[in-house]
Amino acid sequence: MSLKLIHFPMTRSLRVAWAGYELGLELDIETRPFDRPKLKDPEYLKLNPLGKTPVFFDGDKRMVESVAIIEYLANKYADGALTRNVSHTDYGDYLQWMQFGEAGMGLYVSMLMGHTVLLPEEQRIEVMKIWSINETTNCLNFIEAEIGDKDYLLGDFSLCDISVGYLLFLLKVTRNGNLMGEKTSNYFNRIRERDAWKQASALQP
Ligand SMILES: N[C@@H](CCC(=O)N[C@@H](CS)C(=O)NCC(=O)O)C(=O)O
Repeated sequence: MSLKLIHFPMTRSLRVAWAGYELGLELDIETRPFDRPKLKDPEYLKLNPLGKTPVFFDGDKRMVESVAIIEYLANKYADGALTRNVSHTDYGDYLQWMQFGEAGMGLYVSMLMGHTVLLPEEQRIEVMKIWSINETTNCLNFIEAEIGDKDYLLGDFSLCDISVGYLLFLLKVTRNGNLMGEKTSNYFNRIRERDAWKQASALQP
């Protein structure tokens, strides 16, 4: 097997590197500096025509959606470790949290980052910032209520924590961590103590 990830620190490729370490898989990780304009270079567009990160290859099979990639790795190469299958009572929760990390909450966190730090100041729009703060807070309130006294979203650690945990990381690094409730903040600190997280987040070009 030849599993290759082009990794840009702090971007969604972090989910893939992190899952690789959690699952004990040997990924060939090529780490590059994150420079947004470079993602639109012809050389990179040949790898990922969307001009986004991540891009991952299993041999000549290409994948570009971070949450799909981590589930692929777990099911194809790790006997479904850190997942839940249809016979499991948590199957619905598993699917929901996996999607929530990108489809449910990802958009609002991306908007929030855009209109607080990523876009040049003259392009930031105040109402978009307010809207994204409100929607992100709504998502965070949901996490706060659902995490309850559990260590992780499904009780023990799963891919769901990689899907959702990455967004909590983005909120922290963009100084929006104050939007998290206490339980969510403690949950994120638990995530940060994991060896696989430490290995993945330490990757540098
Ligand atoms: N749904 C995709 C989102 C990919 C995505 O938006 N990646 C961001 C980095 S975290 C990116 O490449 N941004 C660069 C740009 O949009 O120019 C996934 O989860 O992989």
